[in-house]
Amino acid sequence: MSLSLFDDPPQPAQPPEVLEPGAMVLRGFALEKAADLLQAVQQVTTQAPFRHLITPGGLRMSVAMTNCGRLGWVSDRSGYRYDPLDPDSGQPWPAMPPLLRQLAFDAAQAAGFPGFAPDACLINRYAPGTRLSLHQDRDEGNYAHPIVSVSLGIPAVFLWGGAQRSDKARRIALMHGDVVVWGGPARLRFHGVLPLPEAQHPLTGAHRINLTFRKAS
Ligand code: MD3
Ligand code: FE
Repeated sequence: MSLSLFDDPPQPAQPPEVLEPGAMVLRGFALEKAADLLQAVQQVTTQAPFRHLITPGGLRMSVAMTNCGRLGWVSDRSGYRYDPLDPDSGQPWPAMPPLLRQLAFDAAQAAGFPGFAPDACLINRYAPGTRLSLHQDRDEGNYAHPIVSVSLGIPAVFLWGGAQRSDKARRIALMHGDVVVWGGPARLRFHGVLPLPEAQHPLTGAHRINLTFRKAS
């Protein structure tokens, strides 16, 4: 047993924070597994490197993305879709590492959504200055399934809006190891991420990595 400055000390489990019915933040839920999750992400990105997708409107997204699992979320001039093939390689996306699948299952269960079996994991990489403008996630076949999101690395401010784009958005700080679960009435809320400030994290350098687990089909 050795103590590393880079390991977060064990934390007592924190009670879930309910944002609204169907949406809850599990602070630190992924903390103990963070280093292993990032190692698994690195395995994925050797097969399917991060890339900046183009929106249907022709803009380059500032978030860099890749995927693992049976389906991957992609965007290009023709629109948004879930695709079984990585358009850059023509190959299937890397399999979802069991550690990632299990974490998503456990977090969904802790939030009151037992039996979550995601078939898609979108991996988003943010650098300082990267943002994600307000949007809804509407490319999945069945909105009855929740979405599980895992934040790793440098902190971000998440925008939590309403049912309309113009609804006032709340700001929620998301830190390394935090997990958020959205389902039920919260599933189609507008949401986004403010531009990231400069920061460093011992495990990710100047990056935030967000894993978003979905049942896409
Ligand atoms: C709320 N990603 O990839 S994860 C996305 O931090 C996305 O990278 C953000 O929004 C990120 O689409 C936020 C949190 C999240 C994901 C899906 C949601 C929040 C959600 C779906 C419905 C409501
Ligand atoms: Fe989203």
